[in-house]
Amino acid sequence: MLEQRAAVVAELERRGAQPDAVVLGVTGTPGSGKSSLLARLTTTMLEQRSHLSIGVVAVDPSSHLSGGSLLGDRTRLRPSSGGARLFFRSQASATELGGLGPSSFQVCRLMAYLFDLVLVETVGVGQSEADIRHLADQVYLVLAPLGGDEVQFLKAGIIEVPHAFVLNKCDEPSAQQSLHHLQNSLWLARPFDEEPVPIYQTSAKTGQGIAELCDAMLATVAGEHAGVKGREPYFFVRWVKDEWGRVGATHLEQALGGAESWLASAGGFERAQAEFTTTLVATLPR
Ligand SMILES: Nc1nc2c(ncn2[C@@H]2O[C@H](COP(=O)(O)OP(=O)(O)OP(=O)(O)O)[C@@H](O)[C@H]2O)c(=O)[nH]1
Ligand SMILES: [Mg+2]
Repeated sequence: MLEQRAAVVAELERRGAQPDAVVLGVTGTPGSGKSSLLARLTTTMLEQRSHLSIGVVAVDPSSHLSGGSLLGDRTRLRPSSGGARLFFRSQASATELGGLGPSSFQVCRLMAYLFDLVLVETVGVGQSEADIRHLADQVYLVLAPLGGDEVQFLKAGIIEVPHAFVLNKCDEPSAQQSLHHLQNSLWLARPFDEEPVPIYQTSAKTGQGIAELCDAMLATVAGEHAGVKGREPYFFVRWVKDEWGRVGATHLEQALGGAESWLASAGGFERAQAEFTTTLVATLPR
């Protein structure tokens, strides 16, 4: 697995590709309309920009029940057009709540070499929203009217994570009331925002507000962004902790000088992983 990934990355780099896509997280409660929105948004963006390419990863909490992401075509997102400029992949989540699995970063990272924009759909209230901020340049939180989501998010501290809110299903009669709830919750929960956090009102059903949200997303593609390389140290530390626990984390910090410097000296994520294992095993008592 590691060798295969290393070979793919090496070949991509040999061809001059760089992992510099913008990664946008689209998250929110089940059924709020994330997939429907993504279908609309990707179609509109591809129409507007004839050279844009988009990769979509849906981290699906239900996938593991049905063998999910192994069946690559299992998807509820069915964009109508796109051809080679649009790639969709559904991935089983590591947890039932839709948390990002260890491989989510790797899937995103490979996609970042191949596309201009990578969109990650995650479900759930809690860990996945908190996680996604480590993976994405920007996080959009999708809410449906009167789902009571605002209060839930407020309680879970999630309301502090997103860069923007999307109040979807604004074709429904209760949408206006929800907007007020959300604005009030934000006012309470994020008093220190320098600028008011954007709230997009959309309907994936009628198309209302899609153009505005598209423009905002496309502006991030053109703008400055950290890129996937900058996220490698965080995910390297996570990998070390998952595989080796505290012993590994200590070894990384004390013997190898921390993730950032180790990644740089090893020359790439895969080599850093392989050599980490070798150096750690060498320190273990026989
Ligand atoms: N009225 C209305 N219904 C919508 C809208 N967007 C999505 N829906 C409906 O809401 C339901 C859920 O939509 P999805 O796009 O599957 O929602 P999701 O957030 O991706 O759902 P999960 O992936 O299961 O969490 C579907 O029946 C959609 O047809 C909208 O803007 N207005
Ligand atoms: Mg969905």
